Amino acid sequence: MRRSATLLRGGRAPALSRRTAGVASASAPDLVPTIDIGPFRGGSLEERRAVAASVGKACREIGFFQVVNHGVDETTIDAAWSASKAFFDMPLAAKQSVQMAEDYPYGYSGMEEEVLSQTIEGAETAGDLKETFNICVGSQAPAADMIVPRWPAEAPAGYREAVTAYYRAMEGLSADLLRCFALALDLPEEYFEGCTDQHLCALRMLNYPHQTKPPRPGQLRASPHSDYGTLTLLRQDDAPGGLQVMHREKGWVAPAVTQGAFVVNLGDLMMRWTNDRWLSTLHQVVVPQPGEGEGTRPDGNRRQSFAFFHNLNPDALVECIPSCEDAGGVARYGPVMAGDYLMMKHKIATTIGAGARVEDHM
Ligand SMILES: O=C(O)CCC(=O)C(=O)O
Repeated sequence: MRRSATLLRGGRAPALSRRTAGVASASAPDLVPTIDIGPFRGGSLEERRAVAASVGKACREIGFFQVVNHGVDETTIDAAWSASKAFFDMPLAAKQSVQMAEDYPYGYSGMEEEVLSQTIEGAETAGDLKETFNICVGSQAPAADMIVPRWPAEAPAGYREAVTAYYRAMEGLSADLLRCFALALDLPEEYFEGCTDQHLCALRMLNYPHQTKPPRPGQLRASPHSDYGTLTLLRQDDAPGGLQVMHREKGWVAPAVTQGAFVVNLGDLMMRWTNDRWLSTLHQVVVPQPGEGEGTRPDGNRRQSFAFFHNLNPDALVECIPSCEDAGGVARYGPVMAGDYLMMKHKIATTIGAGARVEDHM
């Protein structure tokens, strides 16, 4: 089954000016800055403000940055990373024991079953060269009606525990970053806390298998899209065929893969919330060049990544933050309920292939 973008993850309908084609990529670490958030986690108000200023600048200029000194234990990351890798090495039938479906937007999605760019272009392109397993574990005190997470019937030993521990670590890092975001927006640090206690954050574990065959025309590992929640935390491999980010002037740029860092990017709801002051930016994962990684890496050009999509409580009202209003108190978007927005995106994702247009839903 070919799907487009799915619930609780990327896929926005940006203005066409945010689209590009054939733009040369560049390695531009300065355009996607690496920020040491250690002083935010343990520092004085002055130190926290200094970190928040750097974060705010990145959010205004490109909507992407990397964080180091984030406090997430490498053993937690490694355990989930190897468990996920072992899961993707299992036979297809085992991976398909929990399938992504219309009424269950998580679970397993196979090679070429998703086309992320469909939600921004409305065009039929070749399927993305990746497989994913998605899980929404929920908060420590989830709402009674939250969809119960479905774990694979068969999985490597310790899979559920390792993935849950990673999910909780990402939940904690997101909470730190949301406090930092609040400071950067001249708000009380706890501003976002009231709308995250029953969050629907989703962890997407991705596997981009070693490719030997050339891709079909236009085919990518993950086609261009933006995410649509509050923020995304990405852990990535330094493998051939990696992440590229759309810079407004420079075109596609490749953030350096910084050892131990998480890439952070904003989603569409954060862009709405901040009245477009902050950016939800297109990104993609390109295919490796012929022969790249062969003979030099044990896994060839195989790539692995984890994307943690931070989503609010479904009943959280997202409306222009007062400090972000345009002159005269003008907001560019009306209020929207986070869960409704999510469902709207789901509708786009599931009907667009049947001829619906993104604009019909915005
Ligand atoms: O694998 C990556 O580096 C990015 C994945 C991504 O953007 C997504 O799944 O939304």
